[in-house]
Amino acid sequence: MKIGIVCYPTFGGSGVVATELGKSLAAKGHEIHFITYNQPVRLGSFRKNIFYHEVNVSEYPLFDYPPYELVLASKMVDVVKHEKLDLLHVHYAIPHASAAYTAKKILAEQGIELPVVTTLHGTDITLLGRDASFEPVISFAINKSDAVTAVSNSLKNDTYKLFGVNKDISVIPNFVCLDQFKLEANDELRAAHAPNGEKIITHISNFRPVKRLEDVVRVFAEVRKKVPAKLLLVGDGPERNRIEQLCRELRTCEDVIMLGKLKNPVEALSISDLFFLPSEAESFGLSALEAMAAGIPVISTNTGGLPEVNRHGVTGMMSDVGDVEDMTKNTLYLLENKELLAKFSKQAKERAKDFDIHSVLPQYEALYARLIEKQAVANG
Ligand code: GMT
Repeated sequence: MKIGIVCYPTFGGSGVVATELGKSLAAKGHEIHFITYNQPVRLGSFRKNIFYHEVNVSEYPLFDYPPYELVLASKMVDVVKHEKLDLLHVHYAIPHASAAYTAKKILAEQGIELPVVTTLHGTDITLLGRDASFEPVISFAINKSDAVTAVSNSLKNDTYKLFGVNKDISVIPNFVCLDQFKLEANDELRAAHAPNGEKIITHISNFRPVKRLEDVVRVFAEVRKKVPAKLLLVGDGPERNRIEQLCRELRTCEDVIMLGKLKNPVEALSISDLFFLPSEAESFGLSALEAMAAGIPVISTNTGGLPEVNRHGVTGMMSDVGDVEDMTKNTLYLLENKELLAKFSKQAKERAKDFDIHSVLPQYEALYARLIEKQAVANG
């Protein structure tokens, strides 16, 4: 199949999922065309069956706001026509699904019909969904897609709750390429960050308010009073300054290591004992799944799709949003019991196998094949 993939090429989970999906499809012999404004962060080196089409919005004095969605739609039309694509798979409703609808209509005028799949990732629904100004466009774009998938049952339910959506939504969960997480213990790296054998707790995110980094630091400050520990913060974003300030207030700076945006979290995970994800909302929690794949138990909230990934008392522990005391208790419960931590680590790794790319990829392939076949029948 020849598939066009449209996504945000950044560090966010939706971009990571779209990129890993494209890479795995290409490895299976499908021809994959990424249509984005930058090389996707996780794309890595150039590989067989993968093509990249950059969306360039030129500066023009008349535009206070660059018309990205229109340029993207034009690019989709161009790539579909010239690369003879069979299907477009867009990740994130705004503006990708609405731009895909525009492209689809332009192509239909030229006698080219092709199906569009939209995958909903979370923030497009749970955060933007609360902004009434986006509602009509999001509902329309979802309803006009030929197929819609959501990354968890929780996100599917939220979509029906928040939008006027009458479309069937299939749940295809996020996945992990387990082979990428088979790392040997790196004692040298571990000793560099935790020279006195401290426990290492890691958090990875885009440092947006929804991630509640303040809770990460507050729990860590409490835990550190009982167990010598280091906190690795991977990522960057709007909360960074506030968090640095909080670390100064709580006098934890010397034990908090800011690693910035890492293209791949595997090395940080390879030296971690525990992963924190105390988010306010999380449609799935890809970073938690990646931690589990690396054998790192997860201390998270029980919001959104997190209970569909993390298992309380098995792969980690969950608390209500904002319950710093409970998260502290859970963290100590695991860190203070070596055997228990090792047991949870094993169970987390085992659970991650349920989300192995090799079992999720066929679900996307079957969906594409069904839509392409339906289109062929409709085309006569
Ligand atoms: O919040 C983020 O981490 C970024 C955001 C995105 O759109 O890339 O992540 C969303 O999509 C991920 C991939 O499907 C999910 O794993 C995240 O849970 C989801 N984020 C939220 O729902 C807040």
